Amino acid sequence: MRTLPFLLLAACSVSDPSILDPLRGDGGVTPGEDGEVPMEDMATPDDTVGANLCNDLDDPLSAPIAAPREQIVIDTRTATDSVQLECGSVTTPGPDRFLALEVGSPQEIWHFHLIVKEADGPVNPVLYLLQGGSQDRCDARNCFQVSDSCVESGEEHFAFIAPTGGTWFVGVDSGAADTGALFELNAYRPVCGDGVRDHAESCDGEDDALCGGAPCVDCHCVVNDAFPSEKAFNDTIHEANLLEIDDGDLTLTGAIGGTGRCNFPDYYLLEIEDQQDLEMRLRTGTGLPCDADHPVGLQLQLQSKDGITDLRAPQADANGCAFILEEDMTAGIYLLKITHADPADRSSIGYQVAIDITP
Ligand SMILES: [Ca+2]
Ligand SMILES: [Ca+2]
Ligand SMILES: [Ca+2]
Ligand SMILES: [Ca+2]
Repeated sequence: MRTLPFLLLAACSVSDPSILDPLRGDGGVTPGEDGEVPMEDMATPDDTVGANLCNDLDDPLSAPIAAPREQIVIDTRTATDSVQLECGSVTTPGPDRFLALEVGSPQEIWHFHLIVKEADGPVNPVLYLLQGGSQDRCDARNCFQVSDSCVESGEEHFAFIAPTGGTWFVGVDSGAADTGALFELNAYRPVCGDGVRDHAESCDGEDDALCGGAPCVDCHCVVNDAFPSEKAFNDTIHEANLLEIDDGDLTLTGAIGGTGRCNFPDYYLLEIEDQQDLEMRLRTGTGLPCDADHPVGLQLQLQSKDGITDLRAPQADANGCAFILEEDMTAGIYLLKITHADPADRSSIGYQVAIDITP
């Protein structure tokens, strides 16, 4: 296999910690909002409902994904480049193929994992999800989610908590022009509460061993004063660690990058009560405050708990040190996403985050 065969095998194992997960696109757009053209006004190359509307309609990949399905073979070496994605800064000049995804009801949880089996060159896979909308159309402008954390033949994957039922389109694409690959796509549906740790699930049940001794709560490993280190693998929203913040403060410890071809983020969930203020400050991996002499090349992003909405643009001080400062917050569960400040940076960066919550 590709890079890091051990780690990548681990990613697909139920019994081993799963690694290298994704990632919501930062540039996700909901049609009809943010000045985008409403769905019904969008031009589309074809109105036919089904798979592969974005390219070859005669392709045999016609059966929509409606249930967990593994080892779906997708060969883009014979496909054309029909989609230039409009999803943040991600570019997809390579050949692409699509599968329809039928989501039965809102809040369904899916996990998609793309593996490169054979490639003629450094394919730089890009895995994404297009929202079909009311017309069930496959349209590149309806980018909802994207995983492009890896270069060469690194494996992309992401968790998807569906905001609505209906038809979606899973795109298998490439960041390298004229470079396709033989891919294997796996579509998982982790089920929390069945006592079995599924693929793309950090833990399930009472077995604290899966969380390094920390509690498992609602299939999330807890990070607290007693267990302040991140619990790998927490690089998808569904695998986020749960921050348990007693007495209003916690300093968590983690690291991202350094795995070669991929730089997946770290995710954490935290609960805020009504009108509380939240402050997060970066420190180096050894606990020094981030400043001009001790830079920490990371970005902090606070999102809605499903990873769909960024609360605001990322903030940083004059030294480039990322921080989060929110006052009088609305009660709820929030998601903290930590990424490299430079998306192309794949180096290992250790960090601490000092978190203060005040009434
Ligand atoms: Ca493409
Ligand atoms: Ca990629
Ligand atoms: Ca489970
Ligand atoms: Ca990490």
